[in-house]
Amino acid sequence: MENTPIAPKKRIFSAIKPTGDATLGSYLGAIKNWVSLRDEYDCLYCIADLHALTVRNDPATLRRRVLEQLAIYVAAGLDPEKCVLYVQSHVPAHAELGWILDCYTMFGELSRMTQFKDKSRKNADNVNAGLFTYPTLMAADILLYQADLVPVGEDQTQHVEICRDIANRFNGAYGDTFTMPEAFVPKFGARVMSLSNPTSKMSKSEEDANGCVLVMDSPEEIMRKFKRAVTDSDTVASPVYYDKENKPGVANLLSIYCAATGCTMESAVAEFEGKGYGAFKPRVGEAVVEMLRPVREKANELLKDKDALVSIYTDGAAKAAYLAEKTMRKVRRKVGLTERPRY
Ligand code: AQP
Repeated sequence: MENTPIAPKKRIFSAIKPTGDATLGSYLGAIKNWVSLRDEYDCLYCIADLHALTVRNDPATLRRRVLEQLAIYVAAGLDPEKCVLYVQSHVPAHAELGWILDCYTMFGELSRMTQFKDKSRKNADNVNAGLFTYPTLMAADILLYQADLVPVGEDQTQHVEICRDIANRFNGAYGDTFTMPEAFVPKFGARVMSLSNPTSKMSKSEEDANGCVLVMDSPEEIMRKFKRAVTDSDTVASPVYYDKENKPGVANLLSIYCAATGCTMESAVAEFEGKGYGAFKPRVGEAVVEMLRPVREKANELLKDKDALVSIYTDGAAKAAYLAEKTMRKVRRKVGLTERPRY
């Protein structure tokens, strides 16, 4: 019998910036999905600390968050033997390619990015150039590794789109250099909304801490936040049904419930038929507590051995840098930079 050649695995890149403690939004929108893809793909998962510098951070807190985020990655099921787990600033090629791609990205394109508009409004006193060129650094992150797929929450699809535009422009000018990546968005949890303001995304930088559930929150804290979650004053016998437009709070809780339990929307709605918010909200809280419990416990365990975490990210940086350098050699040659001398 003839041997059928085994196709190489497709590659995934994704990242989270440690601007705050990891949230239920980033867990459901990104990490949980990453875990489901880890065996089928060749995966690189990054802690985007350079991206975090677009806002002001307390330096010690930022360093703590990097380690904690790594512990969460591993605890969630990203096996460092199978996935490349690393810190963005440990691979300088991200910044180098980011600069080169800045020169292939138009001012008008960057001005249209909704995240830039949102963040400039929120941080009116610090609208820095990094915030503006954030999408080119993100494009560099993805293109450096020739990623096929980028698992992200819905809010990030515009960034993957601009990355494709930049890659297209570059490939058009110099011939095939970059793989064209595609966004991969989960069915449930694609956009987890704030529990206190369900028309806004749940974010690390959210002002009202009650709206944002953290992966490392205690079960009591999670339950407290869900019990306070904003719903509406519907007085019908069965107020728990999916109507995103008119009942955004309830729709958000139902989506979280589906993402946490794996059930369908139909069965979730059927389960809460005839029940009020008093029964519904704690039940969603419990589902989230049970989903996050093993992650939090394992992450706390891993955080006791800092050297082991350092060794994971050191190994990850070496693997990532090797792949990144392969792309950079091509890019430098194509844009006309002279060959790097050895020094
Ligand atoms: N609420 C969310 N729902 C679904 N997905 C989400 N993601 C983040 N929040 C939600 C996804 O998680 C990944 C990490 O994103 P990031 O931290 O790099 O950027 P972000 O989307 O800007 O996250 P935040 O929490 O809103 O950060 P701040 O407040 O600092 O700006 C991405 O895949 C994202 O889609």
